[in-house]
Amino acid sequence: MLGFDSSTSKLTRRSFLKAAGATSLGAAAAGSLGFGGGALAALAQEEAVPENEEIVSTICSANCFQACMLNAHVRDGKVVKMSRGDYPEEIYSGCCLRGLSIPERTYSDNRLKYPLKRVEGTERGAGEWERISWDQAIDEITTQLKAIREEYGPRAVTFGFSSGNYRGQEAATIRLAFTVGGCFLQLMYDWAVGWGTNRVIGGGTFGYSNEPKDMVNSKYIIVWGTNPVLTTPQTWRIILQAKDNGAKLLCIDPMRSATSHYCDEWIQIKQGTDLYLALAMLNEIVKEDRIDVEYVKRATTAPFLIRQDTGLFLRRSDIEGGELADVRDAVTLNTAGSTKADPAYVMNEVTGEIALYTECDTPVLEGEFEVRGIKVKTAYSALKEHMAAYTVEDASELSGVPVETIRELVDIYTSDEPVMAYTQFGIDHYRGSHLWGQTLAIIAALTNNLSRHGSGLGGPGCPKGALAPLYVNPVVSTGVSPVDIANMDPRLCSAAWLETVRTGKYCGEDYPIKAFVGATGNPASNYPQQRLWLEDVVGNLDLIVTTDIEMTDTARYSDYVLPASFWLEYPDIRGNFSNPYLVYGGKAIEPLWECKNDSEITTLIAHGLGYEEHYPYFTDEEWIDIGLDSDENRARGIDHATLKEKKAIRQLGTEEEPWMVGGFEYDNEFPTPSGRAEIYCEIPTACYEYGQDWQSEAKDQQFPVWLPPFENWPGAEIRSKYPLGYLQLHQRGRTHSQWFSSETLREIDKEPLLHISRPDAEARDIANGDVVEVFNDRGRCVVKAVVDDALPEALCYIPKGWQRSQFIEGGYQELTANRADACAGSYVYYDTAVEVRKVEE
Ligand SMILES: Nc1nc2c(c(=O)[nH]1)N[C@H]1C(S)=C(S)[C@@H](COP(=O)(O)OP(=O)(O)OC[C@H]3O[C@@H](n4cnc5c(=O)[nH]c(N)nc54)[C@H](O)[C@@H]3O)O[C@H]1N2
Ligand SMILES: Nc1nc2c(c(=O)[nH]1)N[C@H]1C(S)=C(S)[C@@H](COP(=O)(O)OP(=O)(O)OC[C@H]3O[C@@H](n4cnc5c(=O)[nH]c(N)nc54)[C@H](O)[C@@H]3O)O[C@H]1N2
Ligand code: SF4
Ligand SMILES: [Mo]
Repeated sequence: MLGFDSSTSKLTRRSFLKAAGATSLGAAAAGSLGFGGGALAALAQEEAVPENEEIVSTICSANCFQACMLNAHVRDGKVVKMSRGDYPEEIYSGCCLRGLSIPERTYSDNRLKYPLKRVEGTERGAGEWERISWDQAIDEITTQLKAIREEYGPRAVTFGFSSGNYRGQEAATIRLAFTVGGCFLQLMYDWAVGWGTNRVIGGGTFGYSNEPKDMVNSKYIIVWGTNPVLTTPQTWRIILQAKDNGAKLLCIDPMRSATSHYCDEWIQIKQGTDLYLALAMLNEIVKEDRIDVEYVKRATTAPFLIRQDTGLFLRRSDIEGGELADVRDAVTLNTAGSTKADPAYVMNEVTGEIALYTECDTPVLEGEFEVRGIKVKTAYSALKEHMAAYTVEDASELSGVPVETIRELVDIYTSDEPVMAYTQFGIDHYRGSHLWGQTLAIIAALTNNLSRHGSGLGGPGCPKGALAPLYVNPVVSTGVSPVDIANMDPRLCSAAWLETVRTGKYCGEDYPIKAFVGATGNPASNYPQQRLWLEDVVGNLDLIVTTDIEMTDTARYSDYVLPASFWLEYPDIRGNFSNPYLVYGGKAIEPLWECKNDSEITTLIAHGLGYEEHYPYFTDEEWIDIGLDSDENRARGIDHATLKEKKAIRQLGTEEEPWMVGGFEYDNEFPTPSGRAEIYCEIPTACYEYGQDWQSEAKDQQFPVWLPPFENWPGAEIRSKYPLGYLQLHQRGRTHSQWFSSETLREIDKEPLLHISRPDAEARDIANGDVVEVFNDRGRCVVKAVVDDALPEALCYIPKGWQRSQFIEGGYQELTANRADACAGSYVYYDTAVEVRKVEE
């Protein structure tokens, strides 16, 4: 029997250094970097490269978007340390302590080393494991899966994957699901702001920014709802370069975040009110026409005529009839360029007649007209009318941001200098955040802050980041036809899945879910409202199988745990969000213990289920060939051998001309139905459909509207019962739950702590180090408190990623709610209210 206790990893600092083969601590060198002594200092140490050392170029694969190239230093078949690798461009090269501590994780005692089976007769989560052979594991797992599929059909098995390894292998689980058939979980982590920007500038829910290095050309960078000092440290270096070049940095955040200290101005905002602030800014801009008229006429839909009877654009087919007689055919196509199939009309200033937007350079921007008996209005006029309700005075009262500061933000946007709004997911995690994205994208479009250098709406960045789609469809990527693709259900939304497990129903249909097979994710820890996982999933499923590197919350509550090879143990490739490169990650060491990589494990499962023919085994090298096999790559000269030799190849833009949204990639168009920035969304829809009523909200969202958060904004009723807003901020020492057991990183961040403001602590008689209970109707946890003067009254947080065993009781994720905005696709993690009380000891 094996027992795991991740709260106190048995690896001491000494044994880590020994395992990693480091020799001396070099305290002087490390001290000069400000790390003090200890294992952290060892990470920062520089030494001459000994002769017997081989350096393998690789890439960090955690989901922090930064994708640092790293060098693995190998001696006698062991990785002894990591060092920063080099992109072809210095500006993208960097690393952090997590990357440097990869050897510790690689050799950690918390690594899963052998297939494990829950000891029969013990409860899930009891932590008692039996080591078994791979043969036994695969045989037992597939026998049970077969029986479940026979009795309930393929839908009874759910496959899950997430962001654990942002390289090609991550797609193995997707390929397995597509091949054998089953449900596949659509994650709802961070697509909300992007869903709003997508309504305006297209590009999908994750591709709404210019290439990050273009920020060095910015004159104003508004860091809005993100804490890049901790969460995107490499992109943050670029922002600091912009500052050196004279850019003014502003930070809009309810708390005095690590980032706010580096900015020229910190604009403190009340939690959950950013949407109102943005709406008022937009009103202020259009009210006085402080827009770039020439750009707006050419690059946006502002001059398009909206029919007052249908709310749709007046189109060619309305006047001429023709194939697309029902205008909705064109609209609902809703794919890039589809409006061109049936173009909208504008009013031609020169002729006084309507003209197709594709043929008119002199459209009227404002006005109401009657065309062949149909009343129409320009989108810009309609926007102006709609926005008038959102005054700066109301916005100021709600958000706490002074009127003059709101005006200053408007002045910045209308200053003629390029403005970048750099955001990530601090706002994304609230109800209504897609409308904030929609508003900011409209502001950027009207002020020409999308298509020129230094401008834009920041975020994850380059759209070639995810490699998974390359492997998603095995027909395309492997040439092998999956037999059960008809049984594949790719859109089972995670927000509804937990209920589906309990009720057996999804969108009114039968879904008798009986098994969960997951890899590269830690859903028990990262899904909201953790008790639902512990009760609905753990309590109802017949089989839970998890493939991971470590004994996580999810693995701990599983029946079988399969040990995955870690990133240095096989070659792979990665596309990036924070830079435009495709990178080769070399193999530095042989797989440790009995670990196998995800593609091999999924192959074993597929074969055990009888799909040998449809799921052929591919070697790591073949897998890379498949991932790179596309006409686009061929056209760019990207193939396996070249990538291996060059280590990193640009996928978008050039060193001289960085990639820009609405720029090079799309032939000077936006990837929207009209090819323009769409300030009016003809038919607003939901990002995902999972049985929720999204229509009643979407119908009012052609232009952005105020939609208050569920729990965290000044007017929320629940705050009389649970008066504190509760965040779970992403921390320097972990990427989500990865590195949770790292002893080295726990030197800076030892244990979970509740950060609470001084007034809230005093009101509850809480002092530093006191043990407190954080609770609401959904759950609770018990932790030590720290009084944190960075926080305003009524806001508290516990850093994200700690596992349940690291809490005194409960877990930080019990408090969040299993819900999302009806239209946007993100869980509303930060839209959570709690109360805190001191625990008497
Ligand atoms: N309360 C709260 N919860 C949140 C958020 C929040 O702000 N607040 N943020 C959400 C967001 S934005 C995100 S993106 C999610 C992230 O949620 P996840 O994607 O689940 O993130 P990780 O915790 O990094 O889990 C990845 C797992 O993959 C494992 N892994 C790493 N490499 C490999 C590999 O090669 N093979 C296999 N099989 N496993 C591997 C890691 O050990 C780790 O356990 O969390 C969400 N959860
Ligand atoms: N070190 C580290 N880096 C990471 C990750 C990690 O776990 N660890 N995760 C990665 C992933 S997948 C993601 S999604 C990103 C997340 O990256 P970020 O979005 O930068 O991270 P968060 O910790 O969610 O916090 C963002 C900021 O939003 C602020 N905020 C909260 N509520 C509001 C509000 O109502 N209005 C405003 N204006 N601000 C608000 C918080 O105070 C905080 O300063 O980080 C990525 N990078
Ligand atoms: S965790 Fe992120 S910032 Fe740190 S080395 Fe890895 S990719 Fe770079
Ligand atoms: Mo995320």
